Amino acid sequence: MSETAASVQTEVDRFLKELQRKDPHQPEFHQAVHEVLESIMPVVLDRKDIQDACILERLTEPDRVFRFRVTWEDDHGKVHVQRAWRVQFNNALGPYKGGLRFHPSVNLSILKFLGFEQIFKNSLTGLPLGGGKGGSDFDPKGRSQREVMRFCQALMTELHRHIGPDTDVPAGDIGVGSREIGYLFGQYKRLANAWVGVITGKHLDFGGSAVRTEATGFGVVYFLENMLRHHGESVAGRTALVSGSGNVAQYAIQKLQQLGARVITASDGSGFIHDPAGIDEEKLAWLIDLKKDRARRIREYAERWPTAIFYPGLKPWGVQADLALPCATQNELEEEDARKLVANGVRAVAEGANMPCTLGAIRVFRENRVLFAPGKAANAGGVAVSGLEMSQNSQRMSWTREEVDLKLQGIMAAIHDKCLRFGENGGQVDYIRGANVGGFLRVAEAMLAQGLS
Ligand code: NDP
Ligand code: 2IT
Repeated sequence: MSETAASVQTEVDRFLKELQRKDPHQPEFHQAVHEVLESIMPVVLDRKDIQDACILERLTEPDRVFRFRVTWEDDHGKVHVQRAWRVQFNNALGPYKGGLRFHPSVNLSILKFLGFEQIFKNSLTGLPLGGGKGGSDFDPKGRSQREVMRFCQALMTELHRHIGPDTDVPAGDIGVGSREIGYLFGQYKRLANAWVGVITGKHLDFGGSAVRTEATGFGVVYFLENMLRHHGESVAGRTALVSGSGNVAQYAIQKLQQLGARVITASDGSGFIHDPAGIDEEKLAWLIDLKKDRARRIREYAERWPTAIFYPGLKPWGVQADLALPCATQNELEEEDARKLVANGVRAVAEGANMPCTLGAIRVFRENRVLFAPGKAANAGGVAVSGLEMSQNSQRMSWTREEVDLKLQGIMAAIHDKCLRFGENGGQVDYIRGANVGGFLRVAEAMLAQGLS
């Protein structure tokens, strides 16, 4: 190890140790910070102004965190008590912005990792968006419409005091789609007596943006196509593994199809389906309809489409394919999975989910020169179109589908360019470093310019 590399490593270790000392029970948050530190520490060690202003220390301590109780009543009159949080991480670039996640696994560590990632992701979009995240341990699976509505209303009854169109603008994430956004928006509007763009992902009829539903999935594939094109290749004619079967997975599958790839897997928490014939338009439309009910399971796909086989309890990473797009959740692709993908000749991996690949998996991809698109760059299309939804709400205008899709393509291409600018080294592109350094510098400069806070 060179002297510089050694001092970078020492500083990364020292910083992480301190973070772990302060909050010992937040492994996901530490993992996200670790990945970013490895990339940006050489830049920080070169910049006395960044060190003197304690930018790293400030970026890893949220501006504030709200934790609150949500009490709601189910259809049988039984009362339930849930925990909810909103993490307002950093607003140097714009109002806090990031989704709400409803899933039983939600805790402060997961929300801090997501909020931290969001700062850099939002910076990469080039739009005026700060970073935040929120959510609850509420499980929407198997709950009736009315129950989901009552829960959303109860959550917003507390959350509304802390958010606003110029303060903090939530959106969807796991377990929160357009239905939940509608209920959340309706309750905010009632409590604030104001019809404002306080939340994104709204229905098209009341202030939503064209292409927001598709934006994350489409954006991942636009980014992947940019990455492959830069290396003289393309998505067309390739086979692809997708995990998940929710919002991001659905529209990643659709765009892969449209660009001529064959998608052969999809999954959920219960297992995965392998359909060697490919998930075509008709099958995808059927799957999207199935998953409108969050409790329906992916097994039903194999029952409906005889070309497919269902593998209970497994993930799709053992199937041979050229491309892999993890689009379900954090740490769903581990070192062993990465080894299988490499042994099967995978060419590129693009993260649709947030932090789906463990640090060990990333190391395997790096060692084997697999093209790797990190989530904060590849899945930024969702929040980017959320930013465009905020612009349209402020203008009291709505743009056409074509306009928004073109803007989304432009933003994903610009993020790719940024990754090249900060990640190219001797003909190789380190997309992780590119995304982290590119995202970081914009926030750091803004924080320096705005004085201590
Ligand atoms: P959805 O709720 O629409 O879908 C989530 C999918 O992931 C489902 O198939 C779900 O299966 C699966 N999943 C969730 N948690 C787990 C788990 N613990 N283990 C196994 N499978 C799981 O969410 P999205 O598609 O919106 O989100 C997917 C990922 O993309 C998340 O990491 C999210 O943070 C990220 N993301 C989302 C954006 C957006 O705009 N929606 C933007 C950028 C990133 P099951 O039904 O069995 O739970
Ligand atoms: O992880 C993410 O970027 C999201 N869930 C979308 C956030 C947003 O504000 O649209």
